Amino acid sequence: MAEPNTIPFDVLLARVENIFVRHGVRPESAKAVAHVIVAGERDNCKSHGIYRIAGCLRVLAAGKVDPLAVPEIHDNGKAVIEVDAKGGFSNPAFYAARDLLVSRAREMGLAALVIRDCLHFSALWHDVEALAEDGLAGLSMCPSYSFVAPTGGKEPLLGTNPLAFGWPRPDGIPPYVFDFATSVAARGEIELHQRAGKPIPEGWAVDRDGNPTTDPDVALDGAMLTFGGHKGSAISTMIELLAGAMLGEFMSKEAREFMGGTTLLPRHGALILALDPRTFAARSGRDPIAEGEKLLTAIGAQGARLPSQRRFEARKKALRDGIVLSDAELAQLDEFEGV
Ligand code: NDP
Ligand code: PYC
Repeated sequence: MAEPNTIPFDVLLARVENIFVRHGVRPESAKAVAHVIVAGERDNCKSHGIYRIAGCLRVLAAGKVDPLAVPEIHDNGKAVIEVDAKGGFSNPAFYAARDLLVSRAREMGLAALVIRDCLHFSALWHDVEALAEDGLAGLSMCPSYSFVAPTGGKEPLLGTNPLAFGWPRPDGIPPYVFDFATSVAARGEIELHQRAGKPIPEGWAVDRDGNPTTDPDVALDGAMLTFGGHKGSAISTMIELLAGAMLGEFMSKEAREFMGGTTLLPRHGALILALDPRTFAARSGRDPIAEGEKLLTAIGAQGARLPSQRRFEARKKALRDGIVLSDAELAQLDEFEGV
């Protein structure tokens, strides 16, 4: 028997899409945004699931995202394709350029998609999973808001800067995908702890004076920490440079200044790289996907789980049994639908 408060995926998708349309978002963009939000809920990625609707609506109400923006593709036939989100959400811009990115990567071995001027709130696994569906390896990254202190410092300067990687697998096996913030945890995780009135684990954040804290309010007012100390700090810095400075788009500090605080969501650019493994391996005579499988199955053989395994299992269950929401989450959906 279904648990109470269970909603089929398609029903939740239609409700969330409707919320965005009723708040003035162009139907095609509403579809893309609802899809990533409900897919997050389906995969039990609560920090980027329906929790994000409220944030998106706040940005819409503040007039800091263009609900009617139509992404514009700029393509000169070379490896770097640009899509200008024109101040709209990032997801419709990605989907608008996805097929072109795939065909260019197949043609040239590798291609890059630059997304300009987008409101970015979502998880990145959507991007690399979409590329892996077409047999491509992918890397996706973007800055966010300056919430995170570089290792050895205490002032928020870096973003939570997510990085996702995808690798295709054969025979209908879901791709190898990892996707994480370069802070110890995503900002959304701390906000969920705050909302639930729970302390955060030690090591996630410091207060304004650089002292460790487990209080989510103090953490949100202080600075988050990078994962892996100096290593995460360097990877996060790389993301600022590649997906911010190199693109001529905001880095996390500028994104925060542009939005005038941290209660909205950040506007900046994003960088997605698509690589065709068979082009890279062609002269070796080896099949890169088969070679990759040797490693991935050996990891599993040790009893270690692969990243995204939990997510794919959650997806299977949600598609079979529906998505379970709390009373509070359902009440909030009703409220948003009421406009
Ligand atoms: P998590 O720490 O929850 O997960 C990170 C990755 O590690 C996932 O791929 C996860 O797979 C995998 N993983 C977790 N535990 C294990 C394990 N024991 N063995 C193997 N793999 C494991 O992610 P974060 O909190 O850092 O980030 C959450 C989301 O926030 C991401 O999707 C990210 O894109 C998003 N984000 C977006 C930002 C933006 O600006 N748009 C900013 C920051 C974050 P699984 O999912 O299967 O558990
Ligand atoms: O969870 O760190 C985060 C985040 C920032 C922007 C979107 N998500």
